[in-house]
Amino acid sequence: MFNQALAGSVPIQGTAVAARWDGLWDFLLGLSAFFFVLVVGAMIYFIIAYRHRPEKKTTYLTGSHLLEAVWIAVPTLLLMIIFGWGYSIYHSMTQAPADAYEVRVIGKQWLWTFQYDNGRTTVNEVFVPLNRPVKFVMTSEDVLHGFYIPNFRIKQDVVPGMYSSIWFQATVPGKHQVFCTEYCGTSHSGMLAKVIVLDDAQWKAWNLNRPIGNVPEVKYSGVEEVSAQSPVASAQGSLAEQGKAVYEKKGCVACHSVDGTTKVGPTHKGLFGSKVELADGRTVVADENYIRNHIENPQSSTVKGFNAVMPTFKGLISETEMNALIAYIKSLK
Ligand code: HEC
Ligand SMILES: [Cu+2]
Repeated sequence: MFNQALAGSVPIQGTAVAARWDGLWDFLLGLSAFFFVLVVGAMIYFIIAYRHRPEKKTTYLTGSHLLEAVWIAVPTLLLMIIFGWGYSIYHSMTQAPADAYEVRVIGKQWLWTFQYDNGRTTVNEVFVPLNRPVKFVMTSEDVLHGFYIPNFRIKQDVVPGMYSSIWFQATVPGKHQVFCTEYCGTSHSGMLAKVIVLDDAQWKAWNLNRPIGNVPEVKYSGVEEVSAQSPVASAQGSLAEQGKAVYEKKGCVACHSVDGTTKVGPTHKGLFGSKVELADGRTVVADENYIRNHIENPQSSTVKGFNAVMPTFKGLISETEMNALIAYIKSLK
């Protein structure tokens, strides 16, 4: 309701989550307006009604338990509603469905790189399908970056040395602005990428490396201008295939198998998503962060039943290679 009143200054709703955030925002704004009027109104009324008059003497007040109970219960209830509401949207925003289409995102001074399962890499433009869940698995090559798509109301820190993720399901086709919301550093504000949401036909064409035709520019206010289509990047085998090459080049094959047999180290077949028992008794899920951490800091944890002889590959594997490597290990089902 307030958003409509402010149309033009609030971005369009490009996802269902955007509409939910806006609902919460409306509620907070409405609540603030209500209490502002209530508190300031009461204050003005009291100033006038109880102003100093010589003939009127204030009676002795000892307090009111009822009043106290009300001003504890009502704000508590309202805060719990705000918490529950916000948490529920946050939860649905961070927990991606299992079938989400994955894109790996790398932030770097001062651009964004995107890697796809089919092996393509694009810079400052990320191509995604319309009305399908899309998950971004993100990391940084240097400093903290902040990945933000205002039209989708999603935002996530991108941190060097680990993976963070965010997901969305775009409902408005066209090009949407991406901002880097990190403040310190000269050119984060210049990291202006576009999310390009393609309809079914365009998505098919993009995956077949055919021209995708024109894509409209979706401005915050929803005004659309048709812009020239983006160049199609060339692929060099799927991301997993690129990862296989890294796996062989870096010598992982010397100690690991991909067919289930145990060598010096455990096999990588079926590793991704499985539960790993560690020598110190902990059990961890082998997700992107676990695998990455084990490659960069093998001494930080040791798989039960194995010797801690794996060398560190820190600084020897670039972020694009790491994404490919993990995509390969993930493909070893
Ligand atoms: C010198 C042998 C050696 C080399 C080379 C080696 N590793 Fe390892 N790796 C091991 C051993 C031994 C373990 C199990 C002990 C441990 O956890 O440190 C292991 C564990 C792992 C784990 C954890 C596996 C699990 O089941 O939880 C991952 C992931 C891994 N290595 C990835 C790699 C990758 C990727 C490379 C190549 C870039 C590589 N390793 C190179 C010996 C090696
Ligand atoms: Cu940045």
